Formats: sequence, structure tokens, C-alpha cells
Amino acid sequence: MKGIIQFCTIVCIILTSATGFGQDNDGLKLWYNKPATVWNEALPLGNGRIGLMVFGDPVNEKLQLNESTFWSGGPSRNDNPDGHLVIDSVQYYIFKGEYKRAEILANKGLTAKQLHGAMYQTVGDFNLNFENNQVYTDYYRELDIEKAIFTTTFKVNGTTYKREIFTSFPDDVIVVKLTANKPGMLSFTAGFDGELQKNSGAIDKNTLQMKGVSGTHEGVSGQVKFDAKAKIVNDGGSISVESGKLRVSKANEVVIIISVATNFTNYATLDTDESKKSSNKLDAALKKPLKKLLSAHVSAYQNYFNRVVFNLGTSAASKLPTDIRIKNFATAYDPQLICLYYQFGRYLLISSSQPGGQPANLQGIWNGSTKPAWDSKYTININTEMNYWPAEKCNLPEMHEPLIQLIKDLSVTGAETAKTMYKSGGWVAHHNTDIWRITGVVDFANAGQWPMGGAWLSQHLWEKYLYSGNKEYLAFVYPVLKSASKFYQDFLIEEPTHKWLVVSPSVSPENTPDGHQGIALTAGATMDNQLIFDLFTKTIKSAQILKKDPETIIELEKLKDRLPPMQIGRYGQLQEWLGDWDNPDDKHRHVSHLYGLYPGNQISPYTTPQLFNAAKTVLVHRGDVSTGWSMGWKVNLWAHLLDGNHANKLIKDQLTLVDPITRGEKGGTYPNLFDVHPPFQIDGNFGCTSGITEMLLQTQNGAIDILPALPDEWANGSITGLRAYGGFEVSIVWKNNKVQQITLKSNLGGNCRIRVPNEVVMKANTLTTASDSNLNPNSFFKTDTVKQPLISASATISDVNLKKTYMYDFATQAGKTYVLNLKN
Ligand code: FUC
Repeated sequence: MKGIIQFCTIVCIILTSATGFGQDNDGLKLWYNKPATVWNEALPLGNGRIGLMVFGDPVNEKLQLNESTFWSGGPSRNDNPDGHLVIDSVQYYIFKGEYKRAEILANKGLTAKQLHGAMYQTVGDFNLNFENNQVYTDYYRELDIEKAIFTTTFKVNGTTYKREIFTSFPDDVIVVKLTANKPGMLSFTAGFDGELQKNSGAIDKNTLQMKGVSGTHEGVSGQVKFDAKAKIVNDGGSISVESGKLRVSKANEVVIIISVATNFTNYATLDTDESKKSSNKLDAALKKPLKKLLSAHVSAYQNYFNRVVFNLGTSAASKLPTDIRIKNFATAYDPQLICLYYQFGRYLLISSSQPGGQPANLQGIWNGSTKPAWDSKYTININTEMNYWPAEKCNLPEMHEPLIQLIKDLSVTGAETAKTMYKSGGWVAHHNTDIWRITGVVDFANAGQWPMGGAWLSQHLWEKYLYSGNKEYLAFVYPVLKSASKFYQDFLIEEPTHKWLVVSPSVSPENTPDGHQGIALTAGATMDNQLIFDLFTKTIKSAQILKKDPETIIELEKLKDRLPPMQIGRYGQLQEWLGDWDNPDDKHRHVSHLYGLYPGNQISPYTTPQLFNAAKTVLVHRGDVSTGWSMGWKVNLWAHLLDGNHANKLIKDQLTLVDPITRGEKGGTYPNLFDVHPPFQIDGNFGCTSGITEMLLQTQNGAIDILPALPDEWANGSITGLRAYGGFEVSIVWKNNKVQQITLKSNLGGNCRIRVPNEVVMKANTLTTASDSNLNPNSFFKTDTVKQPLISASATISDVNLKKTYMYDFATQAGKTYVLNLKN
């Protein structure tokens, strides 16, 4: 009986697979005329849980396999239990300016004693060896990001071979289809291999299996077990078992379904039966015809991807392979590469962050190593947040969910850290976390002593609400926000000079002030103050909307009043620290105090022009070229400085080809469009996608700002489906640098205020002229008033010269769409 079922499955798959994998759309493809020789040339596929890097080598095809829960170690914590014994002294020495003593104590009593975070690890490789393909011609390799499918074709001795691969979203398996245009031409061996495997081999004449366990790290034994299986379904020819591998001979067509699972259930529990899970997924997929697997995959993917269509026109430069286009980008006009790169960011987020799964880590879900850089974990002093900047506005709110869940988890693990280390209520996280949701201080005090991870992450809880207006969701996350605030209610301390309330000890990520004895530890760094201002404001607003906790509201308002104001230092710069310690030659990659400009909105050209200028001075001092993520951030920042041409310059810096082998020393882009820190780090991809959006649409300054930072070079273009606060969905068409048409869908109703670079009209509706002095009545657009900055007597403050814009109000109804056109 079993045999018959298996036979039916095989026939079913083969017979329905003849139609191939769909149509062309050249604009949304990464393509190459040679196979990948190194990892940074291979192309990523993923369904949130399974990650795959495909090399496309005609002879030795390698599918490097990741599973998002495969991390070293096991459930663990890393709070230093001595924290509460030393915290008072550390604070005392910081206020006395004895930073070295503070640092020595912090390293001993606050930094984790042993665990600095687990490593995200590769499961291993699935290898296909085609020994007869040594001499090939007509090679082509592509990743179609409109369908999330990898394809390679080439010719050997007059036969054309084709490989098509996808990681199915709904069926949660890898599907590989091998074809040749002549019968009986497919002969190869297949096998698993991996550094962390315990055993691998054939378990029957069609099936390979590899089992293994994650690495032991920092004294925690590896406890994540994986089970990977691959079933080979051949049309014609034969399969035999050959020393732990399967040999396929003379087949016409072959389909391989690969499944992988781990025993991970959640950050505290490892009790899933990995073998059963991988078999169940494999068996379920094998019951479906390939055509169905494919169409279900493409439609699940496109349900997300197709929401945004972006067009900047094209040029002859776009006809070349992707790696050459990146190389030429600085000198050849290739606007389509910007759209491709933008959409690749959306592709990566859809493929690495699916509801119910883990959030994208430093490398998303793609990591070829068992010892990756920075453990490929979650660095939450910028990188993890940046990963999610595109989520809401690029119409991928579902992809934000894993991060929201991680924050919920941290509010549990971090409550124990707050208590153990600082004897505080609420929850706290420092600058790193991992799959086990550690919240202690990692590495060393100068980088890790940053008790602000929870404060930054929590901004995402509110930000998500601003887009959807979903009060049920807000009620779900409110306890996390409230508890994040509670930590600072307990932890803030009065500094001796101005009597402001500050966080101490902390750092301005990962920078050291001049004249600070080479020590980063400080109190009241500007970013800390900005983060707490926002956290308290958002907690207050949520409590008001949900009609909860009136005492908390009063208490937080009082504390907010006692936070330090932002300060403008002697060079006219926004100060990074409480003291005027900035060095104008400092090129540090972090620009933490510019959080207030983006992603925060405490600095605005319209309401805080002096701070706006001071923020610009910082960015000019810091310069452009830096690590990938730093350049990605700067695209957003220049967009918020309303300078599209400078933002475009940063995009060019980011789209600089970096050698995939030597990896270089500067940020840029690898041939596979992966962002380079170096090495590969995915945040820069997401940061740049976010930044491009911010050049076209902003919603933080009390209105929906259309084309606020359009570079001169982007004279004509269109974008559809962007999301704005207050449940609006926005599409824009522009020509000769002027807005031609805006289509606004209102999902929640309410006043729509738009700011546009040229006059627009709307048929059958009245547009009322609006101004910044009368507030937008739509509460989703309410901006918050910050304290007047303190300005150094030596600072020169110039005026802000803004381009003329037009601002209109009109009433909207939920579910209706409104069209505005250029006024002729
Ligand atoms: C932070 C950054 C580094 C790097 C690391 C993963 O520490 O300062 O540049 O991105 O995270």
C-alpha cells in the first residue's frame, strides 16, 4: 500500500510539472552570466523560517541551508547578579567624572559574567554533483523577486539544463526542479553535509536525511536539534544509494523536496519533535502536484510583494547583469537599479520575517557559518530596529509581527534583569539579544552598558498602532509599553549640575566622547533622553486612548518635564552627550543623537528649526561613507533634512560594489545586492529601502508629506501602495519633478492633511489650505512639543531655508479613495 501511495505521489508531481515556472519581468530580477563562486555571490531564498543560499554551479550545485531557530546553546539568561551591589558606585563615579573607575566596576559587576549571546548557525548544505557538466556554455542565473524563484540555465554538449528552486511560503519546504530539454540527461549525486551534523545518509532509496545539534557556546551546551530530509522524485532513469548519497542516473526530470525542522518551540522550551515535524511537512508537500505548490507559493508571496509598485524609468544601463550594474552605478544613469534595490529590501523582509516566526537577525535568516560575525544575533542599539523601518510604510505590516513578539518576550525576560541587576521594576534590555531573549549586558561596558534596548524597541509598538489605528492591538501591547516606562520611572537619577533626570550608567552607542579618559560610559546621553521622552509620550497617549492608569499618566508627565532638553554645542552641532564634548572630526558610524530626527520626530524643519540645523551640522561633520547600515540610516536622515540630492548621493555610496572575496573595508553592496558592513549585514538593505520611501513620503511632521526629498535626477516616476499614519494608503505619480497625481485611500476616515511641492486640486471636493500653526485635527498626526534647546554661546545658528510647499486639509471617509491632480 505504502508503495502505491509513493508511486502516485511521484507520478502526480511529474505529470503536473510540465508547464514551467511562468513569465518574465526583467525589471525585478537579479541576474548573472556566471555561477556564484563564493557566498556573497549566491542568491537568497527564504520563507521566514527556511533560508537558502543558492550558488547555481552547473557542476557542484550548493544549497546552503538555514533554519531561523537553529542557534547555539539553549534557554539561558545572562544577568550579572552583582549588579545591584555596584550600581550606586558606578553612578557615583560617573557623576564625579571618574570614568575609568566607573568602567572597571561596571565591567566587573554589571557586564555578564559568562554569556554574551548565542550564535545563529548554518544547518549545512545540500549538494548536487553533476560530474558530466564540466564544460558548459550559455550560462544564466537569476533571482526573480516578483515571484521569489531562483532559476539557472546552461548548455552542456547541446543539451539545455534548467534548475528552478523556491522556498514555499504556505508549504514550508524547499522545492527544486531539474529539467533538461532532452530525455535521460539528468545524472548526478545528491547528499547533505554540515559541520554540526551528527549523522547523514540515505534512509530509503529516494530519501536523504541529516540530523545534528547546535554548537556549544560560552559553556552552554548546544541543545537545538535539527532534522533535514530530502526526497528525490524522478521521472525516468533510476536512483541508487551510494555511500550515504543518492545517485540519480539518466532521469528525464527530477523534483526534490527538502524539509528541515528543529526541536525549538519557544525561547524557553525545546520540546518539538524535529524529526516528526520535518517528515510531516515533507509528506504533506509530496501529496501536492508541483504546479499547486508553485502557484500557492507565488500567490502567498505576491499577496505581500505586489502591494507596492515603484518606477523611476529605465535606461540602457539596466540591460547588464546585476553585478556589473552595481559596479557601473556611480557613473552610469541606472534609475531602475534603485527600484530593484528598493524592492529587494521588501523581498528580503518578506522572506526573512513571517508572522509566528523569529525576527530578522543581523543577517536576516541567511548565514553560511557556524561562527558568524557578531554571532548574527540581534543588536538592538540600531541594527534590529533598522531591519523593521520599512515594514509598516512599505506595506508589509505582517512582517513586523515577529519583532513585536520578540519585544513581548523581552518584557518577560527583561523584568527579571531589571530586578536582579538594578532592583528596578518594569523591564530592561541592553544592546544585544538572541533567540533565548537574553537581556543582560554583553561584551564590555563601553558598548554593552546601554540599558536602552527596551526603550528603543518599544517605540515600534506604538509606531505600528499609528498606521493601523487598531485599538485591540494597542491593548495587547500596552502592558509592555507601560512596563518599559516603569523601568525608567525607577531607574532615572538626578544629575548634579542641572538636576535633570538621566539614565546612568549608559553610553551613546558605541561612541566615546573626547576628553573622557577613552571611556564611553556616561550619564544622560542625548539619545537616552530622546528615547525616554518618546517612550513616556507614547505610554501616556496609549493610556489615554485605552482610558487606563490615570496616575501613571500624571507621573510620566512629571518625569518628562525633568528630562534634559536637547543642546546645541559650540560648533552649532546637536550635542551627542550632556557635555559639549563632540569632535567635529568624529566620523563614527553611529549617529545616535540623530534618533530625534529619524526614526524619532522630535526635530522638525517646521517646529524646531534650530535643532534641525544642529542635526544637519552633525551629519555634515560625520561625513557620508561608512558601514552599510550607517549609510542606510543617513539616507533616511538626509531625507528628513529634506535634501533629496544628498540622500541620493548616499544611495550611490551604498550601491558601491564590494569585492565578495576580499570583502573590503568599507560599506557598500555585494554582487548579490546584499548590504556590506563589511561583512554582509542585512540592516543596510532595510535601512536604504526605508530611506528611499522617506524621500517620497513622510508622515511624521503633522501631515502626509508628498515627495519631501525628491532628488533632481528622479524627475519622473511613480509609486503605489505606501502606507501613512492614520490608515492612509498613498500612491504618487510625478513628472518633471512635480506631483502629477496623488491617490489616497482612507481606511479609518478623518482629516487628511497633505503637504505637496506644487499646487494640486481635487475634483468634487474642497481642499482647505492648512498651515503648521493650526494643528492637524487628525490625532494620528499629533506631534509632541519638545523643550527649547539650550544653545552654546559660541554656536552660530543659521536660518533654515525651506522650499515652498503647499498644505491642504480635506475630510475623508473610511473605505473611500481620493484623487488629487496637479493644478494646471
Ligand atoms: C553594532 C555596530 C557595528 C555592527 C554591530 C553588529 O555594534 O556598531 O557596526 O553593526 O552592531
